[in-house]
Amino acid sequence: MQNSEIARAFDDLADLLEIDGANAFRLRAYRNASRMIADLPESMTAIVEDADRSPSELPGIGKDLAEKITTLVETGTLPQLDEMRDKIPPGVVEMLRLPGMGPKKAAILFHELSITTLEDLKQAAEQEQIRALKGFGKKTEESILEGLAHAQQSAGRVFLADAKIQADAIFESLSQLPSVQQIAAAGSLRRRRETVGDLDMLITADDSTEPMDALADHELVEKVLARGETKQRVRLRSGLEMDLRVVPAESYGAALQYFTGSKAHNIVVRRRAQERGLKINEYGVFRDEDAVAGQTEEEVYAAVDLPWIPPELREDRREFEWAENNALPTLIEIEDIRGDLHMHTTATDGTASIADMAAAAKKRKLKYIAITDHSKRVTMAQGLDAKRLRAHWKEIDKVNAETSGIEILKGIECDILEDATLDLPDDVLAEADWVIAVLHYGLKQPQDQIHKRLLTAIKNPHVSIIGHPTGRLIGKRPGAEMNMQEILKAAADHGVMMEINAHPSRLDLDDVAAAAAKDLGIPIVISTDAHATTGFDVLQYGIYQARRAGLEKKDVANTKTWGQFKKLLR
Ligand code: DGT
Ligand code: CA
Ligand code: CA
Repeated sequence: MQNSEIARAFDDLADLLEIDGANAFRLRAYRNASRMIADLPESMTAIVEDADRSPSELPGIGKDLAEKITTLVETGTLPQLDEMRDKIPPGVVEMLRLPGMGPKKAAILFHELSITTLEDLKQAAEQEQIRALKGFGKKTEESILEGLAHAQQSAGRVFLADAKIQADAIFESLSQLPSVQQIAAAGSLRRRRETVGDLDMLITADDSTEPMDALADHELVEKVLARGETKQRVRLRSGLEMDLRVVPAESYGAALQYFTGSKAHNIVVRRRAQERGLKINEYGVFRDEDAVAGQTEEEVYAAVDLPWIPPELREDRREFEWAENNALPTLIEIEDIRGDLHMHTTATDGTASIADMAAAAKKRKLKYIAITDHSKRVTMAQGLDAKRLRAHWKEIDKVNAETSGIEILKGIECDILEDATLDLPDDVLAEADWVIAVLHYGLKQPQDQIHKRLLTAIKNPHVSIIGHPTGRLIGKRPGAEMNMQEILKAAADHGVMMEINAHPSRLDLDDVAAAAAKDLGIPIVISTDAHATTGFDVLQYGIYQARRAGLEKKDVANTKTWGQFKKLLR
């Protein structure tokens, strides 16, 4: 069992118990355990299976939790979790994904209106039954309907990060089978889309029996949905589904190209083939009945007079124009990154000290970082007022002086308040090395006000960058309403940078906006927003989003050496 699955079980248990009205202390213990396990760098299953070790050696894991973890690993479930799932319908838990909907509200809807599905909820909201409940009201009812509409749009899609972790585990075991010659991920996963509808995997083998049997038996697989000679579809325990295709080696390139997609990209490739008197499908490129290409993707693209196109660009956006003109970008790679300019410490809602974050960053070969804890508006995270911030900065200076091999900048993640002022006064911001201005609250304000807020930040001479510019949370809430092009133009005019926040639930700027920022010559910074020493792991997802935007090393400011980057600071 993977750490993420154990973590999810505890999260689910906490949600269910909270809907059931359990006491807050127990819930907190389960949620803390969930977070700790999700961030744990080693396998919890390995710890359980090691006779000399026990989960109770980990921080925050007492006897009860250790027993539950062991039961989970050994049986795949928890009696208590099963019991709660019988008691509370899954639709009630699903409601928690809606913005503004906590377990208390879900419990009221369940008990008082007998709502057990999102469909029930929608009906009740439309019939204006919800506004009459205690603690609800007309506004809540409206935001429930809005949230439902948004959830429907993103239904069934999962974060790239969650999809990739599962795909990698399956890839790892199938690639070791003797009969498997080549293996590759395809589909949206290979294109690194921010969300993935289903996994697609491709194998070349002379016979599909062994890989298909192995997939059916894989620990992450719950059920085989369909199986034929060349195609198998399975459902994973997480609910994600996966298509496996097995083709002969001479078709590898053609199949990989076909199943990588996107559909829109493939339509153009197919049209180019037709224009050249060729026929193209997942088995190869054919002139009359003769295969003229198929073994590699390079061959397939060459057959239609194009260079190989990186999968991240295959969306029928600008890739064909670039390819035609020999102008495909050399996409940025994770190794190009030299600094990370957005992270938190125990001063606000991070879990590690300044020195620990610096040490972890150094281990990852970073040469400079900015510590950017929250400003006071974020009360949930004990955001910093001027006094605490100045003391924090003093501490940063001290750690910086004591630490060699990495530069630690004094930063702040400063809220842009609902009234279009900044959360900290100018004289304080002037003392920072690096100011990230962000929208956290009032994201539903009308566009005029959102623009006013962003422009206040952009025009402030102390603001270095706009962090997670739209404030969206993928699949959960849309970003603030804005005319991105107008905001980017203002940023370009005022020399303000733009962030790609690498967190898998943010990836904000998105690919399209980041490409627009590049066109305007705005320096882009890819940041992890790490809240723990393991938080740097998400960097790769920011890199993927940047690659989808066509960004090269030169477009991204935190690829610069410290000496070069220093000159960009205000
Ligand atoms: P997803 O799963 O919704 O995140 O997106 P994809 O792109 O992975 O789509 P999926 O899984 O339906 O199909 C994988 C690839 O296979 C897709 O990108 C292109 C190819 N493909 C699937 N069905 C068709 C089709 O009907 N026509 C063409 N040309 N290609 C297809
Ligand atoms: Ca797919
Ligand atoms: Ca598929």
